[in-house]
Amino acid sequence: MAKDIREKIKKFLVEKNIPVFGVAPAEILNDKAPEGFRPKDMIKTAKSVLVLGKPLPIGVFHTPKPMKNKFYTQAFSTYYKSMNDVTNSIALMLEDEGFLSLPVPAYSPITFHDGEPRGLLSLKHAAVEAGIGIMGKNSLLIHPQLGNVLRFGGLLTTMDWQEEKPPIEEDLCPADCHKCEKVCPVSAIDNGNINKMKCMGHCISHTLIPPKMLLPSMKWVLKKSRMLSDFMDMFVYNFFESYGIDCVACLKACPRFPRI
Ligand code: B12
Ligand code: SF4
Ligand code: SF4
Repeated sequence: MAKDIREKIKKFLVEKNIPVFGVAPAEILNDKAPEGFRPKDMIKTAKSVLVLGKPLPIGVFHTPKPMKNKFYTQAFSTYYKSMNDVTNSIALMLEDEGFLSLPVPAYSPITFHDGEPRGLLSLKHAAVEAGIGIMGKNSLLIHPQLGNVLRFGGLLTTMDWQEEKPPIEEDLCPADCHKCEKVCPVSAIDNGNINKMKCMGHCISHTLIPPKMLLPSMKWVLKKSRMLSDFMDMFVYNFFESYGIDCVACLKACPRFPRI
């Protein structure tokens, strides 16, 4: 029975043109993720985290800056919606077999913790644990063949899904490479740590994004006040469902950015 549903889901992914799939044991994420962001905080008995990925067409990264919002933003927004649609459908397929399942939104809602934005469950960490790739110093996932242009969707399930993880033999982010750190216009990257407010202030283009110079003090105030963070969660949820992107420098500078 479990084998049948696994095959049915994999076939469904092929039909939906989703080429990347992996499964992380919920137990590992329960151990490593911060409290509130672990699978067991969402479904107590979750056993597996299914992760789906699809690369963006490279052309959307090459448009001149004034066109970035129009092409790149539309491409990834469409992906997030279709990922959510696919993970909802997979959850229904698993629930038909008696496994409680929870789709994880591909992006929004974002919540604020310690003054910084976070998703409900970190899909890039889940993808690493699923064996899909490694985390580069720019904190983005690098896939051995498809590079750093994947976008992810995911879901939790109570089904114990054992999936093989192909070994990653190549050093995808060498210790002596610092291209992404050097290229970031706001120096937001420091050896795998991202100053998220700095990045957000620079890369997100939205009429309501506060001026860059206010962001460090905003981080400080948000860190101090749960009430303000709750307000920000709601504000971002209500007004930032869609937005433009002005910066993809740390992706494009990486040797793992696919060249055509
Ligand atoms: C919030 C968010 C942002 C924020 C913060 C980015 C960040 N680096 O975390 C901002 C707005 C700045 C942002 C920017 C971008 N984002 Co963004 N973002 C998200 C979102 C919604 C949540 C990520 C999150 O929770 N981060 C906060 C925590 C997890 O990050 P952290 O500091 O690295 O985590 C620490 C701890 O919290 C802890 N931890 C937390 N959870 C876990 C779990 C495990 C297992 C472990 C071990 C540890 C751990 O470990 C870390 C060390 O202490 C995800 C979608 C999702 N739900 O995953 C997309 C996502 C990460 N973004 C994505 C992308 C593409 C971008 C941009 C490239 C957009 C652009 N400019 O075009 C930039 C890249 C900037 C960069 N270099 O990181 C993709 C990444 C795809 C990939 N290949 O990796 C995602 C996965 C969206 C998607 N559905 O595909 N993003
Ligand atoms: S997206 Fe731009 S601002 Fe954000 S970390 Fe990458 S290079 Fe820096
Ligand atoms: S640019 Fe270099 S250091 Fe940064 S993620 Fe890519 S390989 Fe790693």
